[in-house]
Amino acid sequence: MKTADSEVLDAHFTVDKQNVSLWPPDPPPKTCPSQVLGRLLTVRAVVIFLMLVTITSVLLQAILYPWFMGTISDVKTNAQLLKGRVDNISSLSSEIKRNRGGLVAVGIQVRMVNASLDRISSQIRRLETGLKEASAQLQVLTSSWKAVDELNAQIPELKQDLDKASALNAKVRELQSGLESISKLLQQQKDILQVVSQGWKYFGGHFYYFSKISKTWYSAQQICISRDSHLTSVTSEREQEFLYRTAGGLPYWIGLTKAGSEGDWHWVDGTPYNKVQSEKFWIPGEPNNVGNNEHCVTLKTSLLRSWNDASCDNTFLFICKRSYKPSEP
Ligand code: 2F8
Ligand code: CA
Repeated sequence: MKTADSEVLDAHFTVDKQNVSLWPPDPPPKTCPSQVLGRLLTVRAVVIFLMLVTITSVLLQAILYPWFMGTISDVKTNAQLLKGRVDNISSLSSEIKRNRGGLVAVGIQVRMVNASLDRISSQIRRLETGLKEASAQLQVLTSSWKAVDELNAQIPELKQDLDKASALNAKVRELQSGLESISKLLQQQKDILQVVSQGWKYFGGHFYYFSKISKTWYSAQQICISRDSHLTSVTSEREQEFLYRTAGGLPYWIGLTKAGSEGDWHWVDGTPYNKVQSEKFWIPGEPNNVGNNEHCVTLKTSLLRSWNDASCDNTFLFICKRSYKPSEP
């Protein structure tokens, strides 16, 4: 309290000095008792005010000092914490710097991964599109499946129908083959009838023409050639029977001759002459080569043994023979 009082007095003294030095000296006041009392009251008020200020200051120091100190302590603590964090950040920064190269590589890899992801995304979109199309097709297939089921249910019946159709088809083919055979036969009949209508007779795959006029053997052969044939050969008993029965006992030249050869019988149409097989067709005692001039042969009688050798210059009826050749279909 003494210190505070002395500080207040020194301050008052200093003020008085200043007042003296700043302004010209006032004339000496005329003091009266009331003025003295007023001044004393003023001084007292000032002293009280200064005391209040001092007390307030002390009180504030007593209260605020610990608070300031606590605050300063907290600030210090916080500063230390901040320093620790700054150190951490600094070490992290160093770490980050050290890892910057790695980060660049990681960045490149990330970009590559991103590019891959873009491609994958594009592929996924394409797959989605494909999936949608597949889904649409699946719907179509699903809707078709019912029809397939219905058709499946009809399969046994269809199989039976198919078996019947196959059997019918086989019969149709058989009939068709028969019809073709019949058609072929009819065509053959037509061809044969066409030739028969011209005066030929048909037997065993050959046509035979029994002439109405008599000719020498050579002239008769020429006429046969002009009709695409030759004087007939005889190669079987059945043919021989056909010929002598049709001849009806009249003599007809046939195509057997020795002319133009060295005394060997031969067929003028080129058929090989079988001497042994032909023995049964000669009239007994024939060929006798009367006058050593009988080099051609006739059917003379209506018998199996009906052949006679005669002079080729004689004139007789004659028999031409030609093969039946089926016309082209
Ligand atoms: O004209 C020739 C002819 O004459 C006779 O028949 C009528 C001969 N027959 C006999 O001698 C039995 C034929 O051989 C002969 O070709
Ligand atoms: Ca004779």
